[in-house]
Amino acid sequence: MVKFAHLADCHLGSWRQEELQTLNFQSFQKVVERCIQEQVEFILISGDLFDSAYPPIEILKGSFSEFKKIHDAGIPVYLIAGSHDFSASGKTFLDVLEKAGFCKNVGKWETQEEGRIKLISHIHGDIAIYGYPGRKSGMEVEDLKNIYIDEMHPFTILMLHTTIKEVLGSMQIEPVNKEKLPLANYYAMGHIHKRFEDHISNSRYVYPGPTFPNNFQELSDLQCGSFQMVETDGINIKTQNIQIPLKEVVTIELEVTNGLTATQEIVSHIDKLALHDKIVLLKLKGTLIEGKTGDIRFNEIEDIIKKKEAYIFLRNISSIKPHELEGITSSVENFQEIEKRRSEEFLKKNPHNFNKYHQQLIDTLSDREKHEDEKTAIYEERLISELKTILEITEIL
Ligand SMILES: [Mn+2]
Repeated sequence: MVKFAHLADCHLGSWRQEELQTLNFQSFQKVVERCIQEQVEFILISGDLFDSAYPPIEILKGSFSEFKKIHDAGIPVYLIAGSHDFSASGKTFLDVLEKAGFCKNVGKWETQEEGRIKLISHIHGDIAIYGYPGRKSGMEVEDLKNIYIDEMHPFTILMLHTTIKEVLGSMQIEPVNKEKLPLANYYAMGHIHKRFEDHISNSRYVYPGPTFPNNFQELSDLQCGSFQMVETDGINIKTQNIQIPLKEVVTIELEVTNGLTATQEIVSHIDKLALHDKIVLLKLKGTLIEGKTGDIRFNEIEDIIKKKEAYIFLRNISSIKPHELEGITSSVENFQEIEKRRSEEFLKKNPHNFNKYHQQLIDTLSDREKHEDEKTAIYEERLISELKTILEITEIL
């Protein structure tokens, strides 16, 4: 029997809020602790160990200390880069970890003629481990159509950071066809932050879920982080998803129709709840017939939640629709159209000289996103030079 752990999407360094950054890291620590306790044979990390290719020093310190513990316990770590810790330059902190002897990047391949990609195995006992990294914006999907394995092993693991059709749900991402992937016994997947398991005859396809939820919706859906514990005798595979509950999550979902009275409604609802040390998520939805979202006194709501000693409070108001947009949304296709129409009306009423730039600036700023891997300085330069053209600014040297 071989027992190994499969983790994905740790996103170490994610979350702006300190409280959640702490939980994110604690959750990872718990997983490490459990792996050492259970004396797993090895640990797989299927991409997005770090939230970015260059994580902050504090996060690196903590991470190295965890990897040292794993190393001292004699447990090898096999990993691939994900869409977040991937870097087009090929340089990431995963390399630093690997150089230090704390992990082995198993995303190895040789590009053959006609673009075919031959994966190179890493052998652990009777087990062959292969991997192909994630890329930004799902760019790995095309590559994965060309990967192949040309050896036979008693037990094969394929680590991928990508999306298979079955896990997709309503997301607008191009998936890979799992039947077309090279044959393996265990597909150690990452990228989609869901707990998911599927199988075809003896092959397992597993998404263990992130080691901690990464945004408001994930906190609400997943409640906590998780990873997969896998056991195999070389033929049969037994897998178990292990969840790491740290704090209770309370999702308060309320429908509001009046911005002016909403504060009172929310407060009286919260009054009845015990929130001590909990993660409190407030999700508002509905169409405001009176008042605006700006009329909701969130400071007041936050004060009450603080008094109840919640661990942290997050709110999400993106599902509230202002009343005035109601009629328009059905007749006009998208928000850009609405914006354009409004801006035209605004210009008619306010024919100030500067306002003639309005629409052009909105258009430029809304679709000039930073290119993947574009250096910030270069992006800024590009943006500024475009803005200068629009604003007809000529530099005086
Ligand atoms: Mn991820």
